[in-house]
Amino acid sequence: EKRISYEQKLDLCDHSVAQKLLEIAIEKKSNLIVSADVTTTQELLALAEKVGPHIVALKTHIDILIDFNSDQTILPLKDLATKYNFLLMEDRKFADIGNTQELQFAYGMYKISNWADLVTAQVIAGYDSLDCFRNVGVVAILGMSSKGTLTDSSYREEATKIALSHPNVFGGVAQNKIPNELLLFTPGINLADSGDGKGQQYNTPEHAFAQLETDFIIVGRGIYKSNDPEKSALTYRIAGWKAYEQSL
Ligand code: UP6
Repeated sequence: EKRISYEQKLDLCDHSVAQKLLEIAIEKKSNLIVSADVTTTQELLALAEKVGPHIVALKTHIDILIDFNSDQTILPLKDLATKYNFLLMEDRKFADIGNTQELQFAYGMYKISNWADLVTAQVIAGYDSLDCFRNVGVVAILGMSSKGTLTDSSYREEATKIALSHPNVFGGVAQNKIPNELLLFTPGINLADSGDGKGQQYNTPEHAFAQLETDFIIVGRGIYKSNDPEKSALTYRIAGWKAYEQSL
């Protein structure tokens, strides 16, 4: 059994953010998302500049920056996203009741709703908790990559039902196959290591496409910790695209 192509997914996934990601993937021949888990604005912008040509989205944990400033962090980041044609994915993993998430999404110092194209959210608080994510795409956390995660098969099944039925959700983060109507995002990808000694478990791009039929691989330390992040991004981009083509 063969996976379906990004072109076929364009017909199946009608959320505007899903459409954009798929169009970028096809245009750039890339399914790579870089996880920019760096702690200063300077590092974040330097990394975005280097990997920008190779990615469909840059994934942020905006709350780990020690010097966040909307004008100095977000404005130049948005310029780079436009220049290199990638989306901004804030990996906030919201996990609260709808009212609180609504506040976390739009208020505080980060004002995520002003700049993120897509956000991640747990579905632990139920279907209605996701109603607040208007004008953004939601990627639901269905299963996690870490050792001992509580996302067992019955949790994943129920979480997937919410993801499929909620109009704000267009994708899922998981380490297993999910229905074709959702885009699959797979973190825990590294060509050199099998783990980080802190619970993270790694697989190869080949595994993610051949076994999970993923749509996008998410790579953090494999790229930003390497001696040459631009070259590493290209390596993962080529590996990811080759694995995708071989799975067709
Ligand atoms: N992430 C995972 N596993 C999950 C969900 N999210 O690793 O199940 C995120 C982490 C980190 C990135 O929060 O930002 O993906 C992985 O980084 P790494 O490649 O450096 O391990």
